[in-house]
Formats: sequence, C-alpha cells, structure tokens
Amino acid sequence: MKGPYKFYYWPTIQGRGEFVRLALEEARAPYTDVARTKGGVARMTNLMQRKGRGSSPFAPPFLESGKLLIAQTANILIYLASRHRLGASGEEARIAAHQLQLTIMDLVAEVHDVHHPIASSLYYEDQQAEAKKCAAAFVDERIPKFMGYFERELAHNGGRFMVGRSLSYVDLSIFQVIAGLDYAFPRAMKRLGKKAHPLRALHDRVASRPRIATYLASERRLAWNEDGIFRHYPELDR
Ligand SMILES: N[C@@H](CCC(=O)N[C@@H](CS)C(=O)NCC(=O)O)C(=O)O
Repeated sequence: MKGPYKFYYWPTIQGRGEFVRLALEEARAPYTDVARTKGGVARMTNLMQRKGRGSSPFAPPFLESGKLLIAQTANILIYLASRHRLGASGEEARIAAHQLQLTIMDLVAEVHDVHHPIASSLYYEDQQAEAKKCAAAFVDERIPKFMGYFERELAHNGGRFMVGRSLSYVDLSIFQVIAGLDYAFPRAMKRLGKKAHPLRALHDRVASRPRIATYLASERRLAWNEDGIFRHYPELDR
C-alpha cells in the first residue's frame, strides 16, 4: 500500500486542492485532509514556517508522504501519478502530462484573477469594476482559447484521454476545470454545448467513474462557493 498521506489545503473550498483530492480519490489512496480535522489549519500554517532541513511550501496545497513534503499542485500530481498509475508512463507522456497540467494551472490562476484582478488581499467588492473588465476579456478570449487548445490536444490523442491510452490525472483535472467553469460562468460555457463537446464528454466520463462518482456524492466533496477560485458572480458571466 502506498501512503497513508497527509494532505493540506484550506478546509472550506475546493480550490487548487481539489485537483489533488480527485487524484487521491481515484487512486483510492489513504489520506487525511488535515486542515479539515481539529487544529489542522494551525498544523498546516506551521508547516509553511518550519525550520530545518528541506524546503517549505509557499502556499497550500501540499502533501506529506513519509519524509517528503511536496508543494505546487502540478508537482504533487506528478508525484502521485508515478506511485499510483495515474499518468501515462514513459518520458514523453510524463512530460506531456506535466505540460498539460501546468497549462491547466495557468488557466486556474487566470480564473482567480478575474474576480481578484487588483489584489488577493482586497475584497471582490473593492475591485468589482476592474473584475468586470477582466471578465469580459476572459469570457470572450481566454475561455475559447484554452478550451480550443485542450480540445485539440484531446483530439490529437485519439479523443478518449488527454495523454496516453488510459486515464491520467490530467483527465481528472480537465473534469474539474469544466465543472468549475460551468459553475462560475454558466452562460459563457453554454457555448460548449450540453453533451456533444468532446471536453464535456470527457468530463462526463470522469464523473461517472465509480470512485469519482462515490467521491462527488460524499461529504468529502465540498460544495462550490464564493470563497474559492471558481466563483459564480452573475455580473461577470456574459
Ligand atoms: N502555484 C501554486 C499556487 C498555490 C496557491 O496560490 N495557493 C493558494 C490557495 S489556492 C494560497 O493559499 N495562496 C496563498 C498566497 O499566495 O499567499 C500551486 O499550483 O499549487
């Protein structure tokens, strides 16, 4: 058995942590979502300030595996993939998966910046005018550009998986991105269509995988909310 792992992320949001939770769930890896246990947030913040050997995380999510403390979402995923067959094997496929995941994380950062274009430390209400401008460009230009890219990559790989010939963590992450964009920008995402779009079909295939379906129906899956990265503000959804 690989693990058990200690997983650290903010306890009330899906955020970037969800990409890791999905991988842990699909792998059926034993893990504790530490910040969701009593005193867990303090333990998480202490680890970011730890002294001594090894590097400390700048920000959650991070994963403790034995003596390793691994931060950066894409870095955690590449680690889990090698231990749990969640990624295509071979150098080319490993690099391709990591490349796609880093691009997904770029998109996630842009999603965050739509509602916080000036500063993360300010309330949304204090940067709403700028957010509106940012959202217009994001919806009109960036969503189609990212979706077009991921769609081409999926088609290029045969249409079923983003990389390789079996499910990888990238497929799980595409599921999360589509689900998140559907929540945050339902009107803009209507352009993808209900069923026929290949990325939506991939989303649906991932959602119906038994372990993912069980997870999504469990209390471990946090509800979307307006504290996370994918936020639904109707005024930002054109
Ligand atoms: N590039 C990092 C970003 C990590 C990150 O920004 N984490 C957020 C939560 S989703 C955070 O807590 N940031 C605190 C900060 O930036 O000060 C990753 O992909 O894991």
